This record gives sequence, C-alpha cells and structure tokens, in this order.
Amino acid sequence: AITKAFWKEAVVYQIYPRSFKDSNGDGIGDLPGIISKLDYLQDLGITVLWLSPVYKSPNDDNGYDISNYEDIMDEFGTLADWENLLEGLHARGIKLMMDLVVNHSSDEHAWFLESRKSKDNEYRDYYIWRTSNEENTPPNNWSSAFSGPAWQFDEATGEYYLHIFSKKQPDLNWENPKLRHAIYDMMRFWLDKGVDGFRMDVINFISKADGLPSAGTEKLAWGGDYFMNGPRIHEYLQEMNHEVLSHYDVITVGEMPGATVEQAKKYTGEDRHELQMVFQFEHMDIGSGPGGKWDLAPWTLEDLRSILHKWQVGLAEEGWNSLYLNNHDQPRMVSRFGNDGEYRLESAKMLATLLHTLKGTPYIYQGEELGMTNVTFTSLDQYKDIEILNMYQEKVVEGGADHAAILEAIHVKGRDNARTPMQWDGTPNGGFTEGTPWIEVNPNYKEINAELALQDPNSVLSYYKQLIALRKKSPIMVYGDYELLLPYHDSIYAYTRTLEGEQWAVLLNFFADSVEIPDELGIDLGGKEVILSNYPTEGREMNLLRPYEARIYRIQ
Ligand code: TEU
Ligand code: CA
Repeated sequence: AITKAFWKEAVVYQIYPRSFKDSNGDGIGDLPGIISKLDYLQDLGITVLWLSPVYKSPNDDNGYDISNYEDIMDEFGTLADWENLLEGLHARGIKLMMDLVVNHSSDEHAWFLESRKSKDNEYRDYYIWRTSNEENTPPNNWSSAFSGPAWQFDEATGEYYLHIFSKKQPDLNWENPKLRHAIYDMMRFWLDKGVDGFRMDVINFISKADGLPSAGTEKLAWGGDYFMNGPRIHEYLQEMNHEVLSHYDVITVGEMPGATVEQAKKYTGEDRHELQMVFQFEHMDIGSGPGGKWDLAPWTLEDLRSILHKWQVGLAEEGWNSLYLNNHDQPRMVSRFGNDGEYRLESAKMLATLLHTLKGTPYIYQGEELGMTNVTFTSLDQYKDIEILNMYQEKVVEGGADHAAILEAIHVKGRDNARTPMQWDGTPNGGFTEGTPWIEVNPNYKEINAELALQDPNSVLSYYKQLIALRKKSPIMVYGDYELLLPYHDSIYAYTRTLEGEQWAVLLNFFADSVEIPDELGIDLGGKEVILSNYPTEGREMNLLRPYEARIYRIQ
C-alpha cells in the first residue's frame, strides 16, 4: 500500500545563506537577502526550503560550527529577521527545513567553554575527552576529515578532545543522556516556532564504538568503521523520534556518509520511527581513485547508474530516497556529471530530468536551476573552504605534492565550486552584493544568471519550472514504480515509472555523441507522446538521441 506524504511529494531547494543574496553590502549573504528572493523561489515552484546553518558561529566551517543553537549568526541578521523569513515562506506555502548540526558544536559554544575548564565540570561529559598513554600521542590514530589528527590536546586539563572535523568542531558525547536531552530541547525550540523539519548533519556519526579503537596500524587513518552507523545510532534516532519528531508533522533527512542501502532501510523504514530519508554518498564517491576524492579518476555511466539503480530497487518497498547530484559540499553537477561547455544547457536539463523522474524526493542546490558551473580560480588564496585549505597545506606545503596537480583536483572536486555567490544578473558581482563578496563570483555570471534565465523559455530555469509543475499534477512521478530498461547501455540511462495502469518511459543520453535507441528497449515508441524533452520537437528522430537528449514518454 502506498502511504502518501507531503515530504514524498516535495521538491526541496537548498540555500547556502552565505552565498545566496547580500542585502547590506558587507559581501556576505543574509536573511533579509533571502527574504528579497522568496517570490523567485515561489515562481520556481519548490515546496520546501532547506536552509544551511544560520545559527551563531565563528564560521570556521561556515556555520557548521555552532556556538549558540538558539540564536542567529551576526552576519546573517537577527531572530526577528528569521521570524520574517519563516512568515514569508509559510505565506507562500513553502515549508522550512533547518540544518541540525549535532554531531559536534563549535569550540566557542558555552557548553565547551565549561567542559574544558576542569575534569569534574558538569559539562565535561558533553564532549569526548581522553587521556593518552603516550607522550604527545593522541588517544587513537583517527584522522580528521579536514586533515591531521582527529584529536586536539588541551593544556588546561592535559587531555585530548575528539574532533572528526576541524579542531574548532569538538564532537558531542551522545552517550551522555543530559546532552541528548539538551539537543531535544533545542529541537523543540525551533519546532515550536513553526519549523517544518530538519536536515541532520552527519547524523550517522553520533554513536562511536566502545573504546574508540584505532583503525589499523597506520599513524593516521579514517576511523569511519568506528563511528559511522555506530552501535547505538538506531537507539538514539528512535529516542529522538519518540521524544521530539513524532510530536510534529515534519520532513527529516539524515546526511549519512558511508550508509549502505541495507542500513538506509533501517534508518527510513516507516515502521522504524527514525527518519524519513537519508542523503547517501555512494554516487558521490565515483570519479575517485584509491586515494579518495582528491585522487581524480574517470567514471562511466554504469558506475553512476548501478548505484542509483541499487538505491531505487533497495528502497522501493521500504524507506524513501533523496535524489541529489550536488550540494554545498560537492562540485556543481553540470560540471561533474554533465558538460559545462558546448552542451551546458542540454546536459543540465538532462540531469534535472534524472533527478525529477527517479523515485524519491529531489533536492535542488541553489544555482543548479541556472546551470551554474564550477569555478577555476587560479590562485589558492581565492579559495576559502577549510577542507580545501587544510588539504593543500597537508599535501603541498607539508607533503611536497605538485601544486598544479592539487589545484586541478580542487577545480574538479573542491567544495568552493558550489559556494561562489548565486548569480542574479549581469551587474557587478552578479547582483549578489554591492560590496566585495566574501568569495569571488564566478566570472561567467554575465552569461549565466537568473535575470537572463527568467526571460528565456529555453533556459535551464524554465525547464526546472516545467519539471516541478509536471510533478505537482502527476502522482506517477512521485509514487510510480521504477523499472530499469537497457541495463548495460554505455550511454543511455532508460527506465519506466508505472502507477495504476499509467506508464512513462524516461530516456537519457548521458554523453555528447548522438546514439541510436536499440531495439532492446523493448518498447515501441512509435506514436507515443513525448511529455517533456530538453530538445524541441522539430528535428527529433524517434530512434536517435542527440547529445545529452532527455525524453519523457507517455507509454500508457
Ligand atoms: O558534511 C559531512 C561530510 O561528509 C562532508 O565533509 C563531506 O564528506 C566532505 O565535505 C566531502 O569532501 C557535513 C556538512 O555538509 C559539511 O558542510 C560540514 O563541513 C561537515 O558536515 C561538518 O559539519
Ligand atoms: Ca550581508
């Protein structure tokens, strides 16, 4: 039986506030800036806004290091501004999903300032402190996601604290029920203000293995086996659901690096009473060699399709998929999975067709609807992201790696690709700010911006509006069963969606060469209606897909 829900029918738009719209000329995006663009979001047709963190923060990791969970970052505005934003969204029928960052806080949070004062401080166990049994050696060999060890020695009490991310992001101790209940109180604070849900930052990291064992024998190694999907994660999420989430009509998505389909069933099964969906990362890890994301490697359609297919089939009867190809941590999808040169428009629309016709809830990252591209900054000091800067320091400055090779890897995979300011129009700084932007605007803003797109019926933006409008009047796009066609084709990804006798077929050419649709498709396309395509009708040859051509057929 199909259980209908607003969060299954939703189209979510993610805003990275620092880079969306600056209203006061300080070069930093802010809440009033977002408010000035609510009509743009309503016109696009999105139904939920995921707002990356806007809480008080020293911005070591651009807001993912929170120093006060119940107040607004100075640069972004005030709680009153936030109330105005929520009111403006709800007045337009758009729900607000806030970012819940509770695997760690900022080291400037009051809890941590107390915790580090003494070993018997009442907040000591809000964080993860360990002594070391060897001089100048951390308690285990875990590496940080932002380079170096995941432990920081603190003079005041002569112990180390754990930080999987930056040293200014100490991990919270979820073993401590007082901490857990303080988090639940904070969640209620926002839900009682009218927030409609949460995106939960690395939420499958919050349960660490007993004893915090080292990962193998290397000096430094990723300890993910001991904190991803850990021993008490389901207990914690079920407690969070029981204590908080089950009392509200919310949308929830857990960001879960390292989660498998089997694990996702346990996180999102409706009878599990945990979360509604997860952001999995398997498809984000293609195009990487054994050295990880910075070790560039080619990828094939089969690499991408096999993963997306596995998740479509895996969560068909239990759980629900999120559908995304980029966000504030990933390069721009048209550059990574499409073609940001000659076929930028066609490939951006083809990828959008994929995200909106697979089964699951699609997430649009700001600027994706314009076909915004990666940026190729020539100098390192144009980059701001702590992950990029720490990696460069470790690999080039300390490790002697080749500057040009690492800069190329940053061009392909760096998070700042997604963090250059939203391109609103052709005025200086793309209309993002009248001041000096905190990070430079992509120089292609004169050709790629919302003002041009709004006037162009063939723009990527116009195509997104058509996809979203189609979704709102077509239950088959949300609830139809997915079945793969052409399982092994090296350039066409094709599948059907079927609901109560109605059937659509989606055909996507993933590359720049025209390609014959083979008979193996098993469906006679003759006379069938093309509901939507990224190419005009004229010039269409039934059995030939042009470069990056996407077609949605009504079969029955
Ligand atoms: O990201 C977690 C995460 O896994 C990313 O760091 C990702 O692995 C990496 O950036 C890919 O190179 C979340 C937030 O989305 C990210 O912005 C934060 O930096 C991180 O957690 C810490 O809060
Ligand atoms: Ca500002």
